[in-house]
Amino acid sequence: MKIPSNITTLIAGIVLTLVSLWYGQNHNLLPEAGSEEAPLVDGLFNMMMTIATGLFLIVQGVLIYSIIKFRKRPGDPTDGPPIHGNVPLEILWTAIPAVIILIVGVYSFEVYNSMGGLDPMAAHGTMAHHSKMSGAAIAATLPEETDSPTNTPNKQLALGVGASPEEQGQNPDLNINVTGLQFAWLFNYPDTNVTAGELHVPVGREVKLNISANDVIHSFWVPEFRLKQDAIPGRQTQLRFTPKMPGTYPVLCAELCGSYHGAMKTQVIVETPEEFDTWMQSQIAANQENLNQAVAVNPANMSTSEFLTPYAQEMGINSDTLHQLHTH
Ligand SMILES: [Cu+2]
Repeated sequence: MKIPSNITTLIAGIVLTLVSLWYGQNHNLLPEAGSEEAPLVDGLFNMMMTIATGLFLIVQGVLIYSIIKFRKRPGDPTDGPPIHGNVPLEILWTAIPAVIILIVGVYSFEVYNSMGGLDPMAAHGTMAHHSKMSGAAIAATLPEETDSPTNTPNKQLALGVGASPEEQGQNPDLNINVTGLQFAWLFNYPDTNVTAGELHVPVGREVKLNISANDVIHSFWVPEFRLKQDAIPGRQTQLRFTPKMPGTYPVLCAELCGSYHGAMKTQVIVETPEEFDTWMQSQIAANQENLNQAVAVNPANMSTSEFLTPYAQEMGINSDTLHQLHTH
């Protein structure tokens, strides 16, 4: 008995759809989702992966089927039938991609909008709200606002991901200034004036990164947060997000910025608010200590061994050597 070909096509179509839908959700290509914004991006990625899997299977399936079905049989010297032009087919294979692209376009627009990426003026709104914040925060934002008047128009054209439409006009829980330079990231917490080489953020709190660069264009990227933003010299960009899972994730530079670009990485440590406070206090204490040392001791008044003792350990010098230096 011969199975009608339209039933075969129907079954193949159902199988293909099911396989594509399954693979779109189970590709395991993305790292874990570490921010509240990440599932939005993942939804878009999974949909594109579903479509791509379907297209791949159709194209490869038809190719393999044709190679077997229409192969040259032994003893058959004839040419295949000359086929050219098929208007309905051409309309179909133009219309289907057009519809797919339209859907993906509208969907990605919607994702970017819900993440807060589409409304640059929203960032201007939050700038105005700074004036209602604590004195420390005002003091912290003052230098940027006064050091160059040419900076002001740039702030109205904020680039990056700002407040989501629901959070419009609300201040983030934490502001952090991020500076990209060849070849490192620096994180400054304006409220406490702590500067660190690693980014510490409390879980579940909304963070706003004010990103800039000292030399060339860099790009701040945390794959687990699904966020990436250029750091541009002379211009501020921003990323606003809420980390949702405690853990340590890589921070990478995603813009070729020079010979050691590949080594321009650090990490973001998402911790509980209590751990974050403990870390912040230890940083403040360390700053205080450095400051006291700098004020109390003038190296010119120190003996050689006094001056060298703090470095002796890391230089591999023992106390005997130091004592000899002192006596000479
Ligand atoms: Cu870089």
